[in-house]
Amino acid sequence: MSEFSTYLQDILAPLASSPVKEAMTYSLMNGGKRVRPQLLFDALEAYGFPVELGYPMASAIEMIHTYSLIHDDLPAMDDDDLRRGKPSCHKAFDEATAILAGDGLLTYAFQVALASDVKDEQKVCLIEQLSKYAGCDGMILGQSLDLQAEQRTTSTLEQILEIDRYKTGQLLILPLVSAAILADRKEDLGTWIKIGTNIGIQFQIIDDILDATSTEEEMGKSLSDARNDKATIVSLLGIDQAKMLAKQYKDEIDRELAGLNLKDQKLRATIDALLDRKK
Ligand code: GRG
Repeated sequence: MSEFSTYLQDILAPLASSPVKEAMTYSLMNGGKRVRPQLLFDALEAYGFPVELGYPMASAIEMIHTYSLIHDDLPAMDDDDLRRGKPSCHKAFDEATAILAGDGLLTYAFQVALASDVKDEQKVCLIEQLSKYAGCDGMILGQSLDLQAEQRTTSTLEQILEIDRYKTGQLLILPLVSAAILADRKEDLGTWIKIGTNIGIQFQIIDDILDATSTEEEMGKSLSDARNDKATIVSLLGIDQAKMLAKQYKDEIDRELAGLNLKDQKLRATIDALLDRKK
């Protein structure tokens, strides 16, 4: 990961100096867990390819993830002051600069993805997936469903799962789908979509449990679910049942992974670690 961190830093270096570039660098290099790049690298290695082949696409996904966090923290959204253990982008800079930093990361991501060292038709496919999973039928739809849920007094488990499938799941499917495209294994896309969807829900359940049981210091981010009276799987089912549900998703992921017959088991270990994570 430290080599990938240097790669990420170098990507931003050629951009013109400006407060927006500073804010983009601040948020991107601010100690995220890099879960999405790790999933992409592990899936790529499982196909027998070097992780470096995935650097441009992993960077693009991490940039889009970071933009979503910057915008999600804004006063018009969750209004959170702490992210990745530091003041959120709009607190460290100002609101207008944070909006532009998010916009900058989103748009630059597409240029960065084009540096992938694969055939042109694979690049076209990667760009299409980047737009699809991050966009209005993907992560942005999830955020929109989340905003609509805030207007309701109650949400059903199915409604919450649908929000999680989009808001969290889409950017966790994307690295796996990207690895299959980079490895020229489009026939595996359906299985990766199922695995990524289940990872997304499992990831969000753990996030909700940590939101309810950890401190902001431990998590390095504002814990605003209770403050915002947000309906989550934990608020609906309680912690014990939520843990059981996460385990069911984990078992399903294991079954799907077994069907792929991957040589390298690093991906399995990464997914296990997501279930046991503390932040
Ligand atoms: C398009 C504005 C906009 C938002 C999209 C992704 C998102 C919706 C909002 C971000 C907040 C949120 C609760 C997202 C759900 C996914 C999630 C738990 C993100 C945090 O991901 P981690 O834990 O973060 O991988 P780090 O900081 O480690 O990268």
